[in-house]
Amino acid sequence: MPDLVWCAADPHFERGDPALGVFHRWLEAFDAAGAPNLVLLGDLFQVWVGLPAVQTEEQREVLGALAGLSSRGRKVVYLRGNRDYFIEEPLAEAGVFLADQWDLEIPGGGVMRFEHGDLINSSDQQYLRWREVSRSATVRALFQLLPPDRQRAIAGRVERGLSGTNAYYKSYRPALELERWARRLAAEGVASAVLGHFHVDQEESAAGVSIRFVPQFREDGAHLRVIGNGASYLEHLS
Ligand SMILES: [Mn+2]
Repeated sequence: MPDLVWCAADPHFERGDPALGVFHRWLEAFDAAGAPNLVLLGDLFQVWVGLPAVQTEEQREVLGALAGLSSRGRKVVYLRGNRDYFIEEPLAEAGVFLADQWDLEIPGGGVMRFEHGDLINSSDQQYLRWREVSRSATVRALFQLLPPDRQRAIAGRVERGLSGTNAYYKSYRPALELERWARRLAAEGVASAVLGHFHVDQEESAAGVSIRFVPQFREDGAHLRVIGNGASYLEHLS
């Protein structure tokens, strides 16, 4: 059975990151393999501020590759992560569908939900407010009033502040909130879910919903492939 989806999560690419080359090879492999859907589960870069003055050459190159795929009729989906800011316009220009969640109807296998995962912890109201406010049109407008080098300096500071927290993600699991979230999905008729953000290679079931956690895409090119019946398997780039 052919692959329905190729899916990668949380590379957190930094400047000059050797895993970036692996990612470009992975996109070429996806192109050659012919699967219809490419799903990026967010946090592609250490921080991604999609404004003209701040976006890096490496981010533009990735956008170029994604634009190529979408222009050849492939569905490219990007699920917003907690490190993604103001990426709406550049992704739209590249023909990439951007959302907080995306549902895929699996023929005979029910609905599969894809999302980054940082919105699951509904108990953290402060974080959820920050997520919304920091991405608001007001903050965007204020940010863009600053001179370009100020904008880049702030983005760099955010990037440094966010790096080196991998251990935190690996140990972080809001079990109660995850259960509550899964119950909501079940009520919406969602059969299975695919998540990034937690940086673990794991499968579990909550409220009857099977949840697949996708580990970080790094130098080994680890990614998830979903086949036509909704089954999935972890694959590496050879
Ligand atoms: Mn994340």
